[in-house]
Amino acid sequence: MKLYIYEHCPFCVRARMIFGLKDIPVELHVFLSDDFKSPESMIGQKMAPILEKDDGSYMPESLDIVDYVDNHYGDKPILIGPKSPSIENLIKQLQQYDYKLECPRYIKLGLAEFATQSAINYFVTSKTKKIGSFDECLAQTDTLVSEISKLLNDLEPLIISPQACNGQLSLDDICLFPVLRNLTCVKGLYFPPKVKEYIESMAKLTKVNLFFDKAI
Ligand SMILES: N[C@@H](CCC(=O)N[C@@H](CS)C(=O)NCC(=O)O)C(=O)O
Repeated sequence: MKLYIYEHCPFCVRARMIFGLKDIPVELHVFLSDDFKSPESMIGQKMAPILEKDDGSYMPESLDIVDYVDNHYGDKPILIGPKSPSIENLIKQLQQYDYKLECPRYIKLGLAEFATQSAINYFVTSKTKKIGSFDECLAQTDTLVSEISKLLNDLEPLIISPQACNGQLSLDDICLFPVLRNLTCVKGLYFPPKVKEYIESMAKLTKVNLFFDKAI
C-alpha cells in the first residue's frame, strides 16, 4: 500500500500510526504543498492523507484509513481500548492554540512538502488567511506557549500508560499523539514528564518521527 501525506499534517500522522503500530509495510509519498494535480486526480480534491490500496483504489479521510487498516491487516484489530471524554476535550483545547504556534515553524523544518519556494508560498498564503500573518503568530509565541503549557499540565494526570493514553490503545491515541508530536517543533515548550514519556514511546511504537531535534 502507499500513503500520500504531508509530513506536518496531523491527520496524516493518524494514518501513519496504524501502519507503525501493526508493523504493516507502507510506502510513504509526500505531496508538495502546492501540488493540486496529484491529489485531485486520486480523490477529486486537494487533501491528504490518501491511501492507495493494494487493488489500486484510493481512500481519503484519516479515520477511515485507520479503521480500514486496523480491520483488514494484521492478526486482529488493536484499537479496542476505551475512549475518554477528558482526552477528547483536551485535544480540542490544544487545537485552539497549536496551529498559530506551528504553521510559521513548519515551513522552516526542512519538510518534503516545502521543498520548493512555490510550495512554501502556497502554504503561507493559504494559512495567513486563517491565522493572520506568520510574523504576528511568531510574536505571540510566549502567550501561546503559556496557554499550551497549562493544558499539557492538565493532560499529565490523564495519561495512564506511555504505550496507550487510556491504558489500552484506542482512537484517543490516534487523535492525541499527532497533536503532541506536532508541538515538538516548538523550541522550549516544556512537556511534563508523563506527557514526554508518552510522546517518545508512541513515536517508537508508531515509527513516526518527532521534531525535537529541529525545534524552532
Ligand atoms: N478530515 C480529513 C482532514 C484532512 C486535512 O484537513 N488535511 C489537510 C492537511 S493537514 C489538507 O490536506 N488540506 C488541504 C491543503 O493543505 O491544501 C482527514 O481526517 O483526513
